[in-house]
Amino acid sequence: MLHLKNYFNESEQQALVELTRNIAKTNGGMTIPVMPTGSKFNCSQTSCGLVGWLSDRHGYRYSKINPQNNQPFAAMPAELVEIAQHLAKLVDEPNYQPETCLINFYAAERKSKMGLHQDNTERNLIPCIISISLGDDCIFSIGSNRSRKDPVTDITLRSGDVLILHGETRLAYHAVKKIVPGTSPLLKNNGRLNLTIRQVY
Ligand code: MD6
Ligand code: FE
Repeated sequence: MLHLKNYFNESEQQALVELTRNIAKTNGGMTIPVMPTGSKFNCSQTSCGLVGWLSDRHGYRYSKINPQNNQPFAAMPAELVEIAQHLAKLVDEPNYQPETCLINFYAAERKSKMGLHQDNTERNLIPCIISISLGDDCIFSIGSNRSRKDPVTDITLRSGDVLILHGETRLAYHAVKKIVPGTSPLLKNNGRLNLTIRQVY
């Protein structure tokens, strides 16, 4: 795991927020998906790139079509491709292909969190996942890649931080334990945005 604190400065963070707004607009907004269990996520989501990540009663999957508007997802902005390829080189993945970016928004007013999970919907589970945090601080728990019952370590992800799960940690269990409201001035109404860039195939 590689945690780069304050990797993006304030104006870069603002540019990333603007970029996600444009993606959401192109996609016809963000949605709060349901899990296969039928319960709702505690955040709203959308994606950009070749495919987008979807969750519904049938399970988790990647799709070329956004069910929100029956169109392809917004293209991955060139800036994001460049950022991802640069970051992937830092973990010795020079041939990284950023194919999708999942955007999660956690509203400040809700007690937003995300349960312990492994990211394993991708067809290729080798390439790293690059995560960018924007807005309020998040207490992020990370455990082992063997069992969800293994102990977790809590780290704080702050606005502008990058977290890369690669190698051994690519399939580590992780969770968003808590968002700490009002800890960043970046987003007008507080809350937290998280971008996770992935190579799927
Ligand atoms: C979040 N992130 O930070 C949720 N997954 O809001 C994730 O679930 C995640 O940060 C894979 C790799 C990095 C992550
Ligand atoms: Fe995840």
